[in-house]
Amino acid sequence: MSGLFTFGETMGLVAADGIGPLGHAKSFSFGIGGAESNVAMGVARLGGEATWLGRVGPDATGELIASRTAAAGVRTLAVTDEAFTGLMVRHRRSGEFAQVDYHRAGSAGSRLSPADVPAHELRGASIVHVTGITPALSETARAAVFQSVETAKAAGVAVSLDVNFRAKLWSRFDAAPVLRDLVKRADIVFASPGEAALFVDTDDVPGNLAALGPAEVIVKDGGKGCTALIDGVRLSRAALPVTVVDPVGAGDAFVAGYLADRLAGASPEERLATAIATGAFAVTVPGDCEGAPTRAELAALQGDDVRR
Ligand code: KDG
Repeated sequence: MSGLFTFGETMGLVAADGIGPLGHAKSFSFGIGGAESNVAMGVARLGGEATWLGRVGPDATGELIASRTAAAGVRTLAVTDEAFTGLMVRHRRSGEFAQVDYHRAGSAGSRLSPADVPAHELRGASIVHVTGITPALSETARAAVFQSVETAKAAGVAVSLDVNFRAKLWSRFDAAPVLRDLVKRADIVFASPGEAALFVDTDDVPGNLAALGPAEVIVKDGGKGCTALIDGVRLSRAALPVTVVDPVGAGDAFVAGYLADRLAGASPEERLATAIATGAFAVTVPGDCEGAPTRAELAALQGDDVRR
């Protein structure tokens, strides 16, 4: 195997349709969501090879996760667990602001352990991608992340980390040292300025993150675009002007765009251009992963074939 290997918890997603308080929602959509599987699906939609591994419960939501990820072209390694599949309930209080309630303590996905992640999958990948969500789920899930990162590094496989701090899962105090430790071990790091501020000074976020060790640091700043320090070169890219329908999933789509291009051998400038475009695409579609574009769709958004 080559390509991207990632693992983490994917949940059922109950999302209020429309914008406003949950109590006023007239209808709900049911889908799936999980930062790592969103990235895997985004990479696969862009033509890259991607594998996602995670625990799911013996229930219809678990089956949906396995079938949706596979249908998106992801090689899916769903481990069935006796616990339930976790759920998120999400509503958008305003166009830009989504509120999520988790129902995941004790879920199948949170019971991930080091033994679930085969060393041959890690060693055979081109990039192993992890997020700062998984270490917040349980002691065993945290151990799975650190052990996998060590295995990948020892095999010379690039380790990618999306810091993805989730305040509903752990405190800033608990998260900061763990996330910092992961940044030190990663080769490619994605973070928002706010996430980086958990453990580095904010005078020069890309520079201060890179000083911890990663050769590729990409700071995602939503509607402002991104700044990066890649192999010692500073780069930046403005966001594309699009109408925001649903901001959730944009960060994962951005990561998918960058990593898909990196797998394809694109230059740092091209990776950032693709990341900005995939992030822009994601916010124009409701749902976590439903907005992931194909290469042809990306070209259309970037105006390459607007006449067709
Ligand atoms: O980026 C969107 C994801 O973060 C979302 O699907 C939820 O993975 C998620 C999490 O655990 O917060």
